[in-house]
Amino acid sequence: MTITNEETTAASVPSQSTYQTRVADYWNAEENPVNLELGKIDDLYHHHYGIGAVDRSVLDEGRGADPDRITAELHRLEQAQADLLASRLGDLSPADRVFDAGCGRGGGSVVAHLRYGCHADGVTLSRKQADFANEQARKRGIDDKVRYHHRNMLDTGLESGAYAASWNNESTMYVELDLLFAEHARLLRRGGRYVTITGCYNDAYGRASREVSLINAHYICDIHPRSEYFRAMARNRLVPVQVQDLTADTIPYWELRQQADHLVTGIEETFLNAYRNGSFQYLLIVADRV
Ligand code: SAH
Ligand code: GPP
Ligand code: MG
Repeated sequence: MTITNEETTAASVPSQSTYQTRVADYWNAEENPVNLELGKIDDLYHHHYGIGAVDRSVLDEGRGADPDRITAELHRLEQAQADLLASRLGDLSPADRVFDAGCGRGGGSVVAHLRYGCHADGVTLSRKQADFANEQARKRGIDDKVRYHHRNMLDTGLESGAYAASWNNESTMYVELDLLFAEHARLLRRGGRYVTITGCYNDAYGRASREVSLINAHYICDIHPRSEYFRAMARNRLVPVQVQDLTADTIPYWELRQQADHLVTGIEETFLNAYRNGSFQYLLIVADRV
């Protein structure tokens, strides 16, 4: 075996399941224009959705839609989502450390660092994503403070109690919540903040709808019911201080994305149906580590 990166040792990616190998394969192969074309605009690469009102002029109309303006508008909405999450991390100082669980290509940790000057550790199951994100940090000259690791977020090997804040931005649906929140509770100091933005299924509707099942198949994930978040947090010293339903705020993003012929992936209609029929919700949860 050739070890090309000191992060990629058997010890730092412990006991990866077959499922986790499949998830890593997905992210190692992923090159959707809807992610890369948006990220290129300002080198902030996100793998999450957007929120807020759409500037409808990008679709206009008399002159015909402008693909570049649609791309920029979708990126603006994804950036607004990242800014909302970062704004909930509490009062952080440059000396503080934050943990980005399931960090993708790294955009979220960069956003947090630019906002607070804090240190950030991101982890992803994809070696390619970790390498890409570290290269981005190096190019920005922030690689002394923002670091990405090819590791399992359930078993990070990072230092206990060393983190002032941590989050999952659209990455909870790949893991068992009890194991995940146990690791966050271990890493966070007492009084630290945990934030997640996630898609969950609405227990009030019943079990997972057809649309939720289609989303699971599309991304190889397993969307949890809303209730499970609160049960698993309560069992792991995480006490919710804010819950915000972002469903209505994310629908305009999906409506715009559905009309972006140069970027669609085919899952757009399913998300819109899932949100509109009430079976699926886009939620922000902020919790204190007690
Ligand atoms: N939070 C990022 C990326 C979300 S995409 C963003 O907002 O842009 C989901 C991410 O979760 C992927 O990077 C995937 O590798 C990661 N992931 C899934 N299961 C994981 C696990 N067990 N450990 C670490 N990362 C995981
Ligand atoms: C966003 O990633 C999607 C996920 C991380 C998984 C599912 C999320 C839910 C809220 C259910 P992406 O930006 O890579 O997706 P896409 O390529 O569709 O833009
Ligand atoms: Mg995307």
